[in-house]
Amino acid sequence: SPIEQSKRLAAYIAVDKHIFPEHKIIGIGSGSTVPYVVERIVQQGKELNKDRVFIPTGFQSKELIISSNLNLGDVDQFPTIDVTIDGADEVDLELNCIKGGGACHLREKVLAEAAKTFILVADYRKNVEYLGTAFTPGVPIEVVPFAYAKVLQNLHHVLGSRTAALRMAKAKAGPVVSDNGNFIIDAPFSREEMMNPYSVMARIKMLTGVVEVGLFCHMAQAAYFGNQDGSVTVKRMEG
Ligand code: DER
Repeated sequence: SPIEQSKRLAAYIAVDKHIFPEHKIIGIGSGSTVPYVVERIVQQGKELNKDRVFIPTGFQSKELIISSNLNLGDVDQFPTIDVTIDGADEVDLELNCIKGGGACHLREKVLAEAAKTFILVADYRKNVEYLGTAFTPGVPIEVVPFAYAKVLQNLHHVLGSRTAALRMAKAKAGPVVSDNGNFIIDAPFSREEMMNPYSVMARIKMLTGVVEVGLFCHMAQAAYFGNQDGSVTVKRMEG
C-alpha cells in the first residue's frame, strides 16, 4: 500500500543517512514504521551488526530486535545511546511531535533523551504544520492507575481539555495498559494551544499522577517522511 511504501522509504533513507559503522548502541522505537528501520539495519550485514547492541522502547520493540536476530541490550547497561530512530503520530514544522499512539511514549522518551542523535521516521500523514491537525485523538498521557480519575478531572476542569478520555482497549475488556503497567489518557487541545506544545506538555506534566506526556519538543534532529510519489520530505532541526 502507498502508506506502507512511504514508511519503508522514510525508514531506509533515515538508516542510510544516520546509522554508520561507528554507531554501536542503537535505540529502536515502537510502532509500524520502525520494522522497516530494522529491516534496513539488518541489510547492513551480520559482520557489522555483531558488534552492535539494540535497545528497545517496549515489548513490541524488544520482540522486533529478537526476531531480527540482533543483539538485545538494556538502557541500564547502555544509558548513553548513539542513535535512536522512532516513529511519530504527528511532526510539526519545528520537529515537535505527538507520540504515544502505540502507548509506548514513556520508554520512547527515555531513549530519545539518551541518544546523541534522535531521528523520526513516518509516512506522509504525520507531516503536519501544527500539532493536533491530523488524526490523533489528542495528546497521549501515561498516568498511574491510582490517579487516572483525578488526572482526568484536572484535564477537564483545570486544563480545559473537556473531552480527555481514558484509552480503552479493543482486544481486552477495560483500559489499555502500558508496558509499565499504567493507563493512557488521550487529551485534545485547541489548535491555538498546540502552537506552543512545550507549554501544553509542561502543564500536563505538573498534574499529580502523570508519568509522561506524548509531546516530544525539540528533541529530534531530523524527521523523514515518505511521500506517495516516492519522494522523501526531510525536516531538520535548525542550528
Ligand atoms: O507510539 C508511538 O509514539 C509510536 O512511535 C507510533 O505512534 C508511531 O506509529 P506508526 O509508526 O505505527 O505510525
